[in-house]
Amino acid sequence: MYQHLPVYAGDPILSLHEAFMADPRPNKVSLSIGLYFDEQGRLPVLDSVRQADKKLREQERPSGYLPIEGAPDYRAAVQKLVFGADSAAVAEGRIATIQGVGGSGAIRIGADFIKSFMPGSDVWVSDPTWDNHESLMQGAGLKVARYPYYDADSNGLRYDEMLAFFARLPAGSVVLMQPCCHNPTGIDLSKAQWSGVIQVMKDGGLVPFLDMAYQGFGEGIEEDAWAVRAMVEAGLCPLVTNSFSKNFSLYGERCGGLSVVCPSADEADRVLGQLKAGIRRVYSSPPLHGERLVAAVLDTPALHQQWVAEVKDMRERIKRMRVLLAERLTAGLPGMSVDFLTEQHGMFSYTGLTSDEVDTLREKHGIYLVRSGRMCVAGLNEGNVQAVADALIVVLRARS
Ligand code: KET
Repeated sequence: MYQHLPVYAGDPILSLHEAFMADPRPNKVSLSIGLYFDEQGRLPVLDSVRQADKKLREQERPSGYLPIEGAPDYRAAVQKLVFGADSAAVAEGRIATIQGVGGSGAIRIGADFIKSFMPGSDVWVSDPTWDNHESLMQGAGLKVARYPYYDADSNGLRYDEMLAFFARLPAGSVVLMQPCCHNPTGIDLSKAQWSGVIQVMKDGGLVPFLDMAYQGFGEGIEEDAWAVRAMVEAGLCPLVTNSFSKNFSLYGERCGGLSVVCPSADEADRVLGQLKAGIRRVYSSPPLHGERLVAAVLDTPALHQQWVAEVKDMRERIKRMRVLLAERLTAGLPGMSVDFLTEQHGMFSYTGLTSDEVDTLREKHGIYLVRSGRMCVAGLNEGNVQAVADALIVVLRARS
């Protein structure tokens, strides 16, 4: 009956994680999937989340269905976090926000919405981008293509080319960008560069789709949302997805959001209604427990403050690991510039390693990176960084 089905080649990120989990070598190191590990190499349970969880379990609240669009307090908390506590657009009721099943589910609902209500709009993603961006958009029946972003020669941004490219796109084109901690390159735009993008988008009638999966892992929770807020203040109407997988360490709870900024409150009501219709026919309503945890933390001032501090600790540990790895590499490879490691932002670094070199690291040294050369630096710790540096030095020396 299913003989004609092609064999699934596997996902470039999730399959590697499965292989890592099955690898019996005790000294294996996971630098592939975007998971934040603590100094002991464990997925952290944040203290703010632990306290919220304890309180919730004591309350023994029943598990009824949530509304299609998600819990009202959670949706309000998403708006505040993404758009800022003093956002005029939030106060004016111009933003339609739904709870997402993770950031991924939110992107898919956004993609379905574009397919239904923005006929003829193609989606443009950065070259390169998170692999699943393309799949999620294509899964909704949208046409996806890439705009220039990463410059391998300078390990930097092809900013002028990107801007010129945007200027040529037809009005109504959807441009997917990441406001902070670009996955997979770690290369973000400066504020001045974002301002240039905003101007071109306004002039050309482009629609920004901002996917923010790492808020707080770049420069700070408020700082990382700067581009989102600048776009809204400039009068653009972005679709914005966010995820709590990483900054709450709640990967499996599947907590995210989709917010569609609209010109008016009336349009936001219409959009929310159609998002609800879209959700009802896919998964009907979102899951409950993770959403309660996030809302409890964000809405309880003491827990919120504690969470901000915990995100800061994670961010600073990632930065320390970047510095440590750069130091160890420079010691073993004098003359080779690894400045890019400390210049990039967030969990990921694009190392420039070839897929063959990545295969060698995995097969010979038990060190897992994505085959594109993407390294999740949040998997490094004081205990494994020297081993990772040593293996990288061996692989890089073999080049010449
Ligand atoms: N957007 C981006 C840019 C992103 O990197 C991820 C996850 C998501 C959305 C999805 O988040 P979630 O809330 O888990 O649905 N990225 C990591 C995990 C994955 O591939 O699923 C990764 O790149 O390793």
